[in-house]
Amino acid sequence: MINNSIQLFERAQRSIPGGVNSPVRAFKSVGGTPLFIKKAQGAYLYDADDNRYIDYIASWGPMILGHAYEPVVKAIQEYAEYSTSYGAPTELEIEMAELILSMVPNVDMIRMVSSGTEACMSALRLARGYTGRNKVIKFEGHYHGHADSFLVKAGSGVATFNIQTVPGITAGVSADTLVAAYNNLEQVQQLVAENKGEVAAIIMEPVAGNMGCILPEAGFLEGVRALCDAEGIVFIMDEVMTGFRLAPGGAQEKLGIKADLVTYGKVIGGGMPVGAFGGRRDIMEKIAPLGSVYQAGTLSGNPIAMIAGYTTLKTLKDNPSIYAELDEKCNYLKIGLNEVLQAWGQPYIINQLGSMISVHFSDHAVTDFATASSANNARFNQFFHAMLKRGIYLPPSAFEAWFLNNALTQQDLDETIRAAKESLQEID
Ligand code: KE4
Repeated sequence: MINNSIQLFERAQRSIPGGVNSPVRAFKSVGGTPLFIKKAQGAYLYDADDNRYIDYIASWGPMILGHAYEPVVKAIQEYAEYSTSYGAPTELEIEMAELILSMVPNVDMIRMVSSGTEACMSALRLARGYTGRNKVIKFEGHYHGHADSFLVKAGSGVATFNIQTVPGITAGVSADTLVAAYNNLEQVQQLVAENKGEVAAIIMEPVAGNMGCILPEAGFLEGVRALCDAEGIVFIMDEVMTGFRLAPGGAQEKLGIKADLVTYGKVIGGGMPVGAFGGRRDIMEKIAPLGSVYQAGTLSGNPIAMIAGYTTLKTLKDNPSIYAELDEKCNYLKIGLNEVLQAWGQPYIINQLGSMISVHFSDHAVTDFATASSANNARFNQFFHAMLKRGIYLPPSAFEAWFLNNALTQQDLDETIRAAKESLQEID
């Protein structure tokens, strides 16, 4: 029974476009009424009708420690009494920067912003300012937020809603955005050769999470790294999803590949609006006020957001066993899902790395946007609703990754696997 969500959704649509403040929340691709959530605790969400759900979105990544993690809540409560923003530098921002630099490889300096979009947008402007070049290479199905340059063949909601060209993105902007298929090194090499000396940056999700979870194939990241070195191109790793999730040092640590610039979001704010970009000192020194690549933000480094992020990252740094626990839980889930999907007997693929996982109803490997798109995503939509009905809250799109939080118990995982077994019997 979701009567209150139905009423709230009707009311929301009268004052908010589509009734949501971010499109992917609208259940548009899976159909039905989005659940209005009124609170969450640990691994559980509670909707406006007090239904409980085991959460596999974790706010699209940030809630890695689970919802309402007590040290984070208490820190926010304490700092709120010191006022919520000053618009002036604080010691807390230095401590946050020093903590991040102690956790991630190859980042000499870092600038805080308020979203992953801002982080990626700023990193691209910086790469252009540093190289004096205009073009950027991105990958089809990768999502780097909603800055104009990135809304060309993007993933996440853009893929979910199959928006081929986003109105409002000018031809001039699109002309500077070149797109290759993920895991296709030849295509990248060809684009670089065709645009010799014009490519400022190659930006990618080192592990893609915006077309389901898709891993880099052997040699791909190494190939892009070598190409960037040979051509003086800035390698930007968008770690908004993977940062502090796959390992303390994110994908750079997990996969052993160094970027020149890295963007962060989600986990870095512990649920509060925080993004960041950082990397090589010789590049970062071009950022104002040190350099002339201008970038700014009223609430960048906001004290409440900083203390939430700092407390989250410090917990992860001081308790590295959390990563082993998350990996173990995700492997357990993967084994259980494999068993029930195998018994069900129809084609499927499970992609997973660390605590990121996705199920694709596909008879072929899912290695890029084309193979993610040609999966039976209508079947995913049925599976989504069958699981939701059983109290399991998956991302409402086949073009998203599931994110585990460390509050999940073995009982929750067993309940999820059982729900999957029942759900598969229900879908055709
Ligand atoms: P935000 O501006 O939404 O904080 O971050 C943009 C972004 C950048 N890079 C990557 C790899 C991302 O995944 C994101 C945001 N991810 C989506 C979920 N796929 C956020 C959810 C939403 O749009 O509401």
